[in-house]
Amino acid sequence: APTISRHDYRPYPYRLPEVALQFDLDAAQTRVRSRLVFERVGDENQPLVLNGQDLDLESLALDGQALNASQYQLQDEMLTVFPKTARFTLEITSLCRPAQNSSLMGLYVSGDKLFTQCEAEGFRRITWFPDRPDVMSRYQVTLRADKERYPLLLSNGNRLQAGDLPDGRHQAVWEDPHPKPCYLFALVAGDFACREQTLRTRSGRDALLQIYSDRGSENKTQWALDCLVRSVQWDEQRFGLELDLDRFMVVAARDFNMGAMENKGLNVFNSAYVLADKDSATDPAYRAIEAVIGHEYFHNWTGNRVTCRDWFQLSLKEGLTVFRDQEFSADMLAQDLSGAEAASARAVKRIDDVSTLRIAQFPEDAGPMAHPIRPESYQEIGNFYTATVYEKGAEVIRMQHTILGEAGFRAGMDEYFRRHDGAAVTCDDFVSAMESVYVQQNPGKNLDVFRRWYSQAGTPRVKVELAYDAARKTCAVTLSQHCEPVGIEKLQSPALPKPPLHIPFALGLLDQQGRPLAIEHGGRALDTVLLELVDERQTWEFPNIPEKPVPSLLRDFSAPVIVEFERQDAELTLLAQHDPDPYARWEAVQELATRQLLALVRAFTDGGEPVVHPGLADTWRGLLRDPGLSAAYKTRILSQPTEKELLEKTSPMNPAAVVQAGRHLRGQLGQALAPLWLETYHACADDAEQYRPDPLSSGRRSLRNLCLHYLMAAAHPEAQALAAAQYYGAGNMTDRMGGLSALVHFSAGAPSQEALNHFYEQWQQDPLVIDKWFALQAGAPGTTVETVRALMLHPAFSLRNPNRARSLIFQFCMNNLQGVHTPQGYEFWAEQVMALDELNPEIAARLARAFDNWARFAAPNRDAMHDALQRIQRHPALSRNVAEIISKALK
Ligand code: HT7
Ligand code: ZN
Repeated sequence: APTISRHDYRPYPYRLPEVALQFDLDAAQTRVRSRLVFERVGDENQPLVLNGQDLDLESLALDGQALNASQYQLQDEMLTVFPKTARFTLEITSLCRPAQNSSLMGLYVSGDKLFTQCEAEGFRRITWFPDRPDVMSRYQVTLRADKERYPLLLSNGNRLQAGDLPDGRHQAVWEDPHPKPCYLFALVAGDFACREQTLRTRSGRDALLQIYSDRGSENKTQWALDCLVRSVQWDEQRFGLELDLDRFMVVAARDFNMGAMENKGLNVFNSAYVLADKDSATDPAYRAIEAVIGHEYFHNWTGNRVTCRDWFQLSLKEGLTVFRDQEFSADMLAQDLSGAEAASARAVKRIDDVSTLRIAQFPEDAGPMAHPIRPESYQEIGNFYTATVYEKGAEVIRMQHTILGEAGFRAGMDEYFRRHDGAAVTCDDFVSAMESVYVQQNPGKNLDVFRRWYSQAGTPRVKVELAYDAARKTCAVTLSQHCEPVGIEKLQSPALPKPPLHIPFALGLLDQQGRPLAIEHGGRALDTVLLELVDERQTWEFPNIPEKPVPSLLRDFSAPVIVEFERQDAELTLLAQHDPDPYARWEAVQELATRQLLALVRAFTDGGEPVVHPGLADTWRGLLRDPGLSAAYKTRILSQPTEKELLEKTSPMNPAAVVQAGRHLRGQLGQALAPLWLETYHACADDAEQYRPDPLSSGRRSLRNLCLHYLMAAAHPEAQALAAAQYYGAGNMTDRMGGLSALVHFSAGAPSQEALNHFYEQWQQDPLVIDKWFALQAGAPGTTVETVRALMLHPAFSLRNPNRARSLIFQFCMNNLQGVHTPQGYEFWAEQVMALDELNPEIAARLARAFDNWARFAAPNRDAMHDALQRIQRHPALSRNVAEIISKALK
């Protein structure tokens, strides 16, 4: 497949201000008539190139004159015509086949309904069109369909007209007043239930908010609607951004490749991010709905009003919108709180986001798919909806927020919209808007060094050196940065130099008793200073430091870097007890646990004695008892680093020892703190019938479930009965899953199987709950390839439904380290990648990334993974998506 490079961008030679589309919808064959009015931008005689995929061209007319095959070119999924005038109208009739479209891109069937997914390049599966984000048009869309089968016909914008047609058909005409690129086009047809609410926006307009779902699911859409209301209000308050539509619709789809899609005024959602009630959704699912509803809503400004010039700029909208949804979620957690309580509530969200970054993005940034947040090239853009573009992209936005401060960032956002509203722009345009504020704050400086975050891949390492001068009472802090070559950079010889980045590094100092020390910096005395590292190495000296301090580093995770600082466990223990920055405190505890786990990994690898340091249990006991910490925060700080995080830190990677170490430590901590786990378990019990997904009670439920896991891991004599009682007596899905997961993870045999059977009997009608049932089994300790193959034969399993494939196949291949890291596991994975690729290349390519890190394993595993990768590569009909992933993994 050809490689597309960022530098090859050329503006489209035509404008397309008006688009009229008419759909004769039918699952087997849909006819699309388009009327496109083009205006030439530059020189004469420029060919007009349109994209199209899996379409039949029925007719083509230029200014009313039918064109015959000699008057246009049709090859390589491109239709080229040769207009002679500066303004002309093209009329195209084409056919597509939704029922045969298992890729879920373009127009497709889900159940008995029709949906579209156009980002990134799905519109070309609907009709011939300039399928690129910098061509923005006003759309009028006529939808026609059988009225009984498709009683509801939705598209972007406002419904102008609706009425019956002959032969039991009907039509609806929609008009979107906002110019948009085709990737934001959507249509939905089918029979839906609707929950709606009118909301007055801050300028006094009434907007209709609607959530559409399958009939029978309407009792599960109240939370999503509430989240949408809060999103609209939050964007007004925090960013001054108002809803610009009379009608904002969210539609739940059972079959969906990603989380959701921000089509203008007609968001299409994976039903997992819409449907929730206490009996079927867990607390994290409620929070995920809030985040995704917020994310898609916030795209209305960051993505839709201002969009991307080309797909290399994807992080322009995704990084910024993830940052916005993270802030929204944090603000929702901290609602009604103030001071340290609010900070700790926000820190829970920050910890979750940093964990996601470390688990998903850091390995990506060190592996064969490493790329800057603004990639330089791709073969298939679908492969670049990555943790780097999204999560690291959000960190890059967050650093600008940190550097400019809340008010400065807001001023930069205002300037961004002032400059670019209604346009398709670049990441650089965003930084320039922020820079206009930065230069006011810092005369003579600019963001040139900061811009390198957009072009440089890899996770930088920041080394910290601290020199205390007791005589002068000064403390000198030296930061130096370094970023290893990654991905294709490693193949370049000599290695290209990687210049330094602009790294905001938040630092605090504690005395030897753990009390905060005031740091004099920039004429002020501060608890936390923000050091702006822009050179390879810089030193700051702080006066009036009375004793050798204990540094609290990278507070609030102020930059996406790895910190290197040598210190004893005793210092980490002090920070674990006293650091007033809740993020850095959590980090100290993680570091202590990681050190312990790595020692256990070494012991299990070399046959040594697996010793658990008693100091760790003491630290955890203190934290568990600390009345000043919220339950949600305790759950985070007392959770061990995940197996995947730990695996990344072993060399060569040793999954078996990592799993053993995790289990051993869990058991030891379970035993050492057993009475306290039990006491806390009971203290966290709520009236289950009074369920609300609020931060306080969900924090208690999460801590209670954590206690249960430790008690089970310790084989505490009461644990099994507690788990069973919690499972069978649960009044909400969070408690129920907590009980079931404890049984499935820790008590093999009858109790676990009985509970699983009971669960299936109870919930078989609810696909999202059955996804949890599959996922739990796929991730369970005893699960092998044989178990998964047997589950694939279950009547409820289907590879065609992405949520189901993710719940079983992905969960096993990507998260069950013990089960998958066997020759049979790798073979199974290869088989599933190839099977999925025939159905849905986007999903197959995500699974294909499971063993990106194969070269870092020891010999037998590494060779077996390599064989499996080669087997996929030899497959004769690989999609462009999977081919790109596999070829990069094997380079
Ligand atoms: N902007 C949306 C991207 C998306 C997507 C991309 C490729 C294939 C399917 C897809 N569905 C949605 C999601 C978002 O970031 O909001
Ligand atoms: Zn997004």
